[in-house]
Amino acid sequence: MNFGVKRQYCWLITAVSLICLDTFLSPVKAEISKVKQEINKVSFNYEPLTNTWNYQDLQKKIEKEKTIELLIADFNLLNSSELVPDQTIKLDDRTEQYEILSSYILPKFKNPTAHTKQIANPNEIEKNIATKSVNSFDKKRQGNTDFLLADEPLPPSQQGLFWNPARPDSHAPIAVMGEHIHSEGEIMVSYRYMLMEMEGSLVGVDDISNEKILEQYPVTPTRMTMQMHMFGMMYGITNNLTLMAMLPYVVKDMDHITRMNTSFNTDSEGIGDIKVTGLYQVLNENRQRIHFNAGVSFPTGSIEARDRTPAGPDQLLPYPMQLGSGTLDLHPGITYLGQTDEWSWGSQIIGTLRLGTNSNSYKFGDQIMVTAWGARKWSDWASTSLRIKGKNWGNISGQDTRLNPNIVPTADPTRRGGTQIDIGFGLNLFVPEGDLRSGRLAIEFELPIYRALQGPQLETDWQLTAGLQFSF
Ligand SMILES: [Cu+2]
Repeated sequence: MNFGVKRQYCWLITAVSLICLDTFLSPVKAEISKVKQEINKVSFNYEPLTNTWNYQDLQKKIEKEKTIELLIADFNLLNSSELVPDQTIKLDDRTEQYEILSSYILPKFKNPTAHTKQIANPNEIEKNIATKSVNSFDKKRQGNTDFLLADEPLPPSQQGLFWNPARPDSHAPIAVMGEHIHSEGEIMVSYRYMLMEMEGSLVGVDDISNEKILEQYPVTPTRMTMQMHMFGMMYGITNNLTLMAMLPYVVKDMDHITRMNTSFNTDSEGIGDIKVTGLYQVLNENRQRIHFNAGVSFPTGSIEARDRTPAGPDQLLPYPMQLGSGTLDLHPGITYLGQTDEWSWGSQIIGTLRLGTNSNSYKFGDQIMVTAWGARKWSDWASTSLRIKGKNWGNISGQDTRLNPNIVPTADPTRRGGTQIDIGFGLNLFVPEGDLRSGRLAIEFELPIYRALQGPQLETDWQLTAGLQFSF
């Protein structure tokens, strides 16, 4: 493949699109930082004694353990002179009563004495503050390697306020990509295996038999399997910008029958189109996140895949058996995530825009994918998910003149478009502690509930995705 000229073109487009994105985002960024400052101003006043602690959790803990072992991260926000046992503290315009304990401050419970002990010496409190105030994010910044692990749980002061990355369901169902970002300096490596099975053909929403197709074409595909080994890497450049790179290895296999009632098989395999995506977070408030996805894929996958067919030993394979698009493709998108203590949800829209025409004089149709999911966290390490995904993709424009569209439907550029809606069932496993901490194993099974194809075109029956992810 002649890649030399194209590469410069690729880099130029990437640079221009990143500059455009940054320009486009700068007023948004300014607005968001203004809002954030406002929020910080308010929460600085309230947080130490209100939001910082989840009252319900503390109460539960007291019920359970009869003692209190929590450390409060933002202790130092309080003026130590205020730390007098059993006093009333006035903050801003709010007045509430708090219990002062050996190293904590608790809201004044209705009947606290059974479970809590008061201390009389404020100096002791001060000493505890100095030695025990823990904020893992601060430690991380100081280079304490104990905290240099990814998927860092939120410090107590931020729990209930911000989206928490250290959960099984903090990653979307495994077939969704680019749905989370990383903290500055974090690296994640991943491997996904995808298996897609297609059998039988559709015209619009209706089934069409192979016999019927053979009345029109001398050859028809009957079945196709697509496997993909996807190697991924993510790197947190800043807390708001993550870079993601994906290298797919594609294996395709297609069965055919001919009008003469003979059957034959073709296959193709090799690397697909390498994709690089910038994920830029624009919101992280109130246990919700939004980021933009700015992806570019490069024409590294072959569009010259060949195999033996009845026409000869080394024939160019039709469009769906090729490994890449042959074009530089943009993948713009937006992702939204939300959480409660036990549930999480998210949605993502990603487009695929083909730039120009490939070296074989055609381009694949543009594509739009919309998905939304909900997940239930059953424990620190397991969650299940239900997802819906809609996808629409266009026909091929132009054509590879070496392929005769009258021989087989897969060689016809006007029989490639379609719409499909799938339901996905997923399981996410997460290692919250220990040597394999932050390791993830996940699986998702997708079944179509609606398919409308510009056919005759092979229909997708199911898709399985399994993946491993590891952050450090
Ligand atoms: Cu990641």
